[in-house]
Amino acid sequence: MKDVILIIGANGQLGSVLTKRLQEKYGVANVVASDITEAKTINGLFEVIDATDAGRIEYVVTKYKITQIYHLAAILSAKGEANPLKTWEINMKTLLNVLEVSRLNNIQKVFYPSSIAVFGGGAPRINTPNNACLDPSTVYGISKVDGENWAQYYFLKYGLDVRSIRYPGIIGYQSLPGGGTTDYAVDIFHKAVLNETFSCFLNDETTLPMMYMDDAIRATIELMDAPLEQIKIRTSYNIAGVSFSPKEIAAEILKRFPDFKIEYKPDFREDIAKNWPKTIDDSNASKDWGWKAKYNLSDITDTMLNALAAYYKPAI
Ligand code: AKB
Repeated sequence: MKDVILIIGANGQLGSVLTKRLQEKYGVANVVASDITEAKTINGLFEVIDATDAGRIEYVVTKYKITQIYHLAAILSAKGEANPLKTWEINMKTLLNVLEVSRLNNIQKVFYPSSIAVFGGGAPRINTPNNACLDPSTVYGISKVDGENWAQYYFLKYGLDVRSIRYPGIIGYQSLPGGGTTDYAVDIFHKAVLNETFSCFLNDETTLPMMYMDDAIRATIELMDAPLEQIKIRTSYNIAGVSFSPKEIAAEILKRFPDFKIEYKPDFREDIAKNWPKTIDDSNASKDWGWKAKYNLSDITDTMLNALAAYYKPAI
């Protein structure tokens, strides 16, 4: 049977780039992108789906004979705190709809993104292991912990092949993040290229795990391509990229843009970040399906500044 992919949340930071990559891999005719609003940057097949509506998901699954679903839609850590109950409702309802539609329609594989937000004060912050205590401080983190357990439940009870990664902050030039605590690490590059002072909502020394977009996309595809028997963790896999603080990323930018200016105005997002890991132990992902990140902070800085300078060139 040929693979036909549905991406839910394709307009988002990861979704928009992942959709293009999956179109390259499976062919444009075999990838259906979807989101709650019309396509932003996606060319190819697109359907508007409000994933709180299981009937609408099922309609699209049947229409295109979908075999794999990537469920990326969620309200992230910082935005979620403005309306915890709505965040819980959306994050959980959309996931349960995807799992149930997948079970009923014999979907072969489901991808569910989790996050470093599953960790809280009870986990070691250095080299946080895969099986550390999960006591998140945000509603987004709580929804991801429960989501991971639902993913495992559907695998154990129904044999649904759900696979998951705990993403760190993702840094890419192609798309903007929205509503996350790690968003500053994308925004800072835009401000540097535009010659604007960057106002940072974290303290200068708050270190968080991050990852370059290409690594995040590659991790997703490698996990989904791995033979079934190699997937030993059915909640979610830790993956590590690079860890740095705002001070360290600013220092890298200053090496290339000596006039760059940053000021620190920590807000509620600092309280979220200080409960998250600084560095991640991803030895399970390395052992089980060969995960290894490629990009370090210097590579990320070069790539981001070059790509954004080209993007903004007419405006500068
Ligand atoms: C966020 O900051 O909320 C996300 C995440 C780490 O899951 N980028």
